[in-house]
Amino acid sequence: MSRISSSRMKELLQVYFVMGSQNCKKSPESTLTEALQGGITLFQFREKGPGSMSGVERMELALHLRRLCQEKGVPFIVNDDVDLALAIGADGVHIGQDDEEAARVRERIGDIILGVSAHTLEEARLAQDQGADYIGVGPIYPTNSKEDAHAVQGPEVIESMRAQEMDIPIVGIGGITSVNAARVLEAGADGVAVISAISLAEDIAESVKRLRY
Ligand code: TZP
Ligand code: MG
Repeated sequence: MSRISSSRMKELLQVYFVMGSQNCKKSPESTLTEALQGGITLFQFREKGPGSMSGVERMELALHLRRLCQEKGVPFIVNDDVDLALAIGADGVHIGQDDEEAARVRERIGDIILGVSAHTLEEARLAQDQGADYIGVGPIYPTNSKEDAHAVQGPEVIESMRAQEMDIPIVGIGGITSVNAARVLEAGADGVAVISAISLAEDIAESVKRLRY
């Protein structure tokens, strides 16, 4: 296997659904099934924070959601937990600045997808140098889905990264909806990463379609 190409990564980032059971009104399985029907291009299992599962229950949920993604050919990314990602043969891992260093994670995971959260140009450059395939930048807008979120950055943070010749695939995250997604793409993002605009939607498949450009 070799590392994913930048152009393929950019395609996959278009509508990136991030979710754990704690984010869902319905079951996580039916939430993901409907999101896949709507056309999400990438999925991240983020079972984390108040109300989330642990232990065997979490592992079984991961395996089930992974299978749903496989059936639709949508890559399955695991948030934070490199051991879980390796144990279930995930397609990638997403880590934050407080997790293990990106270079070390790259050594451990081989060529599967590595995403890193970056809030500044310096963090973005370091992530790129240490082997990230994409960076997640945010929160772009105010969010209710992450308790320890950094300060809101606005789409300008992506604009300034692009102005500094950062050409790594970038996905914006935080408070993104069908109303403001176009602005995030205009700023230079390759796609939008979304929790609540999909997981809490009345019509989940329709909410995904509205995020596609
Ligand atoms: N990282 C930065 S903001 C955020 C994460 C995981 C939460 C995004 O959730 P929502 O509901 O799309 O604002
Ligand atoms: Mg993390």
